[in-house]
Amino acid sequence: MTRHIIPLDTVTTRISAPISANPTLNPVLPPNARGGCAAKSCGSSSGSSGASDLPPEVWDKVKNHPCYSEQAHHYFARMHVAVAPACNIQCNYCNRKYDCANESRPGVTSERLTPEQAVRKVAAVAARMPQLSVVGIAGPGDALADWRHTFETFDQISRQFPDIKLCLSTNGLALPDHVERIRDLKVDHVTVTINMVDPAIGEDIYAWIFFDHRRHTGREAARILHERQIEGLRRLVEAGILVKVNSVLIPGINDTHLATVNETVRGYGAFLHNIMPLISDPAHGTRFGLDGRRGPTPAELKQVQDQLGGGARLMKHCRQCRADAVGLLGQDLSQDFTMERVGEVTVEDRPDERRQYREWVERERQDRQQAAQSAQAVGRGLNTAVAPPLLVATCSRGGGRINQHFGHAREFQLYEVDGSGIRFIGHRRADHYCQGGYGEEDKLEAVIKALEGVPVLLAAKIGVCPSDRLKEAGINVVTDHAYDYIETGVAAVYRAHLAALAAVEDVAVARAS
Ligand code: CLF
Ligand code: SF4
Repeated sequence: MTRHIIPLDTVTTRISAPISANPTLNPVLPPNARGGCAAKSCGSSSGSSGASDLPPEVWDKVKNHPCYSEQAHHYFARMHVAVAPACNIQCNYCNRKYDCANESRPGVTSERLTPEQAVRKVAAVAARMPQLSVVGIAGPGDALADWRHTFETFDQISRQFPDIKLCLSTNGLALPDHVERIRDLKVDHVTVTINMVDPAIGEDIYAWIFFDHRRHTGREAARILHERQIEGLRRLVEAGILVKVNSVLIPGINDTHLATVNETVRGYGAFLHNIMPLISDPAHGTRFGLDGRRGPTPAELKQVQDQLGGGARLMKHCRQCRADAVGLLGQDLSQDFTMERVGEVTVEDRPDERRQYREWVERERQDRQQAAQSAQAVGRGLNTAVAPPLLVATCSRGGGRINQHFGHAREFQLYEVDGSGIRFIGHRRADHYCQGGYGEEDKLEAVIKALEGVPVLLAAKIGVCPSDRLKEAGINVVTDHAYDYIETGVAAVYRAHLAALAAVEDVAVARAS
């Protein structure tokens, strides 16, 4: 096959040599990073999917999937191929001129692909990005509304790239009709968007569904959709397929109902539950947007997640990505891989690079686990009166390390630490401060707003001016832990925080006596 070359400067994630042999080419490693011993397991700082809390066969399925494992999202990339433009229902949070809000933020999909184009695109991404581990179909409509394109695409991809996992996202209406085909194609991961298990609530979420050759509306539509979703979920689980349930959190409609949804889908065997905030900008022209229904604040989202925390494996690292997303979850390289850039010729695949990268990740995970375990001990045993929780934001390009310059960060990963350990709790987005080599004041103010309530930020580097401005706003930027693992840095700042609290206490006691 002839190679079609994409200009190197368009892609930031290229790794052109064995990773372990060439860490300086690895975007996630510091120049002096070391590998660890080869091992399979890894600890987790989040509620979603670590080796220690899963049977080995399940861990094997999720360990390289950036959505099904919080750990994996530090290392592995997914891409979506937008081969499914049609939809069989109308959600009030969606305008199909835009992306599917189930699985993406509402930016237009750059292009819709034929199955052949999708395969060429996968080849181009795989050749440039050994981190690629999953190809998903998540719209821009519903992946099963026009199932022929979806299955033809999966069939071709699985033949050409047998080591890349297949992933599918659906509203569930057509799902019961396709479970066998999904299983036969070895699609190991399916997402079903379930926003309600009560048609009385569903009738406020869905305008109509198209089922059995006709349109249904109101409570009847919601009832049919609910029954089909649950039947599809149950049959997928029976077929041994891992199911993630996405629920859009819609304040005033299903916010208090999501605990029941959680309980129900867990009861049917869903592996993961992902609560996604409603995005409702009137400019997108959705029913909810035009009606002025707002999305939840970060605090409201966290509150609902915390309520579900006890009995559920929750996904908290979702980025609500586009139907043509490419890259690590926090990245958007979709514009580097438009069909115009990919060109007409299929790129020669290099599966050895993916294998080498995965081997390197196994070693790195072991190393990180050891670092995380000792970091988790920080404050252990102290009660919350002595060791109150601290929120810490981090700048990371991946690898679970503090390895990004503040000015380049488009998002900040958020951790909470207290006497019970360190937990990943989500991310906050903001446009990056450095634009064309210069810092922009309005961007800095937007970052400060995004980091509201977060007193500490860990970055690899920051300029004096933005650091001073952040300090004025109550955000202390720490760069002492550049290239350390996130848990190591978070534990260190928490230790310093506890020491400062103890010093204040000592002064108070001394004054009182
Ligand atoms: Fe894509 Fe979805 Fe598969 Fe992931 S996304 S089809 S499960 S490969 Fe992931 Fe994107 Fe969130 Fe979806 S971050 S929107 S959960
Ligand atoms: Fe839009 Fe997806 Fe709902 Fe269809 S299922 S209306 S594409 S959000």
